[in-house]
Amino acid sequence: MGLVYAQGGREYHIGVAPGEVGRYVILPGDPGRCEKIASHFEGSKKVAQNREYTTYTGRLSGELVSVVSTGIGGPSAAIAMEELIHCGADTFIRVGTSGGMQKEILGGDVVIATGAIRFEGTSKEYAPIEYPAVADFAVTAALRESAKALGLRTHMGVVQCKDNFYGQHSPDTMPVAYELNDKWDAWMKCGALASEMESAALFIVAGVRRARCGSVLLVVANQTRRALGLPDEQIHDTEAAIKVAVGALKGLIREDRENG
Ligand code: R2B
Repeated sequence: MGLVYAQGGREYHIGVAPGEVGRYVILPGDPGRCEKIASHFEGSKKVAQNREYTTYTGRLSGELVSVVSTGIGGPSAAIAMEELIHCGADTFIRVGTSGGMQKEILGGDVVIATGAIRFEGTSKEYAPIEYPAVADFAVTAALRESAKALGLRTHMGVVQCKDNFYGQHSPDTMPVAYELNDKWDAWMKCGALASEMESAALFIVAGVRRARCGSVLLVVANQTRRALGLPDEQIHDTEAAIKVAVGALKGLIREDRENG
C-alpha cells in the first residue's frame, strides 16, 4: 500500500504505478546509467522520472523487468525499494561503483557483496545494529554464475557502507577523524573488500520486507594501493558490472520458472 498522498495511484517519490514495473529490478545509483542498462532489455521504454528516480521497463527472457536509479546513499535507495515493493517488485540487484579496500582489488575488478557493514543511518531506522545486512543467497549465486560466465576478475565478500563520502576520502578533515580512521583500520583487518553507500540499507530493507536483494559493484580505484605506492588504475566504465547483473537476472528468471 502506497502513501495516501501518492498522486493518481503513483508512488510519491518514484512516480510509478503498479503494473509499470516488473518483479525484477536493477538498481543503479546514477540516473544517467538507466538508459544504458535498459538497452539490454527488449522493447524498453521510460515509464517515469522524478527527482533522482528514473525508471525504464522492458523484458528479459519474456519477463517484465525494470531499471530504477536510487540516487546516492541509503535514504533515497530505501525509498526506491519500498515504493517498488508497493508496485509489486520483489527481486533487486544493485549495480554500482565502489572504492577497493584490500590491496589485491584493482580498478576495473568486480565485487559481489555477500554482506555489508552498516556504518550508515538508514538501516538503523529499520533494524537494531546487531542484525546483519546480508545479501540474498539466490541472487548472489546468480551474480556469481554470471560473473564467472563472463570471465571477469571477481571478488566476493563483505563491503563497507557509509553516509559520508568525504569521511572516507578526507577523514582527517572531519572532527570525528578518530572514529573514522580507527573503524576503517578495523574493517581493513576484518577483510572488507570495497566501500560504497547503498548496499547495507538495501539488504536490510529487502530482508524486513521479505524481498530479495544482491549487489554487484565495479571497483573504480583503490585508495589502499595508492597509499602503498602501488599502481592504481581508475576505471569508470560500469558495463562489466551491468552485464553481470543482466546475466544474473536471466538466471534468476530461469530458476524461478523451474521452481514454479
Ligand atoms: C558509489 O559511488 C557513489 C558516490 O560517489 C555512491 O552512490 C556509491 O555507493
